[in-house]
Amino acid sequence: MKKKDILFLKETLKERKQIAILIHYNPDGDAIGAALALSEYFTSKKHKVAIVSPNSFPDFLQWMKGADKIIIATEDSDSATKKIKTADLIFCVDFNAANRIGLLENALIDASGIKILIDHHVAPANIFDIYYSVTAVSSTSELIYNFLFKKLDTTACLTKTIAEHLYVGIITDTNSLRNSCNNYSTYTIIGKLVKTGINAEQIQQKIYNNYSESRMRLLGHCLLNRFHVLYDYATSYIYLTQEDLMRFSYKQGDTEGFVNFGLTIKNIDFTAFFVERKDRIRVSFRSKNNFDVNEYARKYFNGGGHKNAAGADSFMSMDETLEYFISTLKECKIRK
Ligand SMILES: [Mn+2]
Repeated sequence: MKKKDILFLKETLKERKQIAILIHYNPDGDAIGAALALSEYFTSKKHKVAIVSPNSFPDFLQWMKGADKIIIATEDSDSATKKIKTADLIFCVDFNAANRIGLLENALIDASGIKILIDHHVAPANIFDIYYSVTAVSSTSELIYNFLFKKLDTTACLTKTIAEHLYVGIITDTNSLRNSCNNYSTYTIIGKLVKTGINAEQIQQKIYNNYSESRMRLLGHCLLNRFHVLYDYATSYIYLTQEDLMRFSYKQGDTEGFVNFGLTIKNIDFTAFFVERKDRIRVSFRSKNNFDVNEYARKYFNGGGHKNAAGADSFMSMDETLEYFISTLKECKIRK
């Protein structure tokens, strides 16, 4: 982030502003945590803040303080677009391209407020006014910590509520510090968060030990009947059809983390998880070692993300998508 941008924001925020915080479609713990932390801080500085999400978010995040005030565009599209239209400042967190916010895409592009990107995905789109885009961090929540307490307001107080939000973001985006966990600074920040007195153990319980029975049955079905291993390509994949989801009374967030199981097998470096949605197949890619799934997702699926975690949409049928996926593997050197 440029020095002049920080100075500009400091100056601008001296007056009371209308702030919209925008997060991506199917928001995860990092998006929600980062947005709530920003909102908590700006609200404490007397700004008028609204968090806008394109659609609803999983049950295991509903307990978070302020989560009930998030405006969900699929439920109230008028207020969602109005908040974006009338905002002086629009913070876009945990995504970097307009196609990640579903129906709010045009509202963002047409908005006259200053658009500030805070994000850790590669290759941000050229639609923002201010960029704080760093890929070598665990999560957007880590960037929010740096933004608030190291750049914008070095005397700001790290409250327990903000610490709780950022802790959720870092933990969920790193699969409890299993991924993106080689940076010393991530642990330093976590130490500071825990020092505020948050109950980290209880937060982990709320996130990871709070599933429904049907979600566990769906996982069982996935691993037994929908999981394929292609040893020749060091690849595995899981797919779920609409029928599967209905059979196990799928609720949003239920498949969170399923993709990671594909990588837990020895000598498997690449895994994909395909879920049939109403109008598309949502695909998640994960890798270990050197295989770059961001590059892969961009090249073959018009998607993107990070080196070891990326996503994309396919507009073919499930059968066609899987067939295409397998055909691409022949061209890729997954295990060098
Ligand atoms: Mn993230």
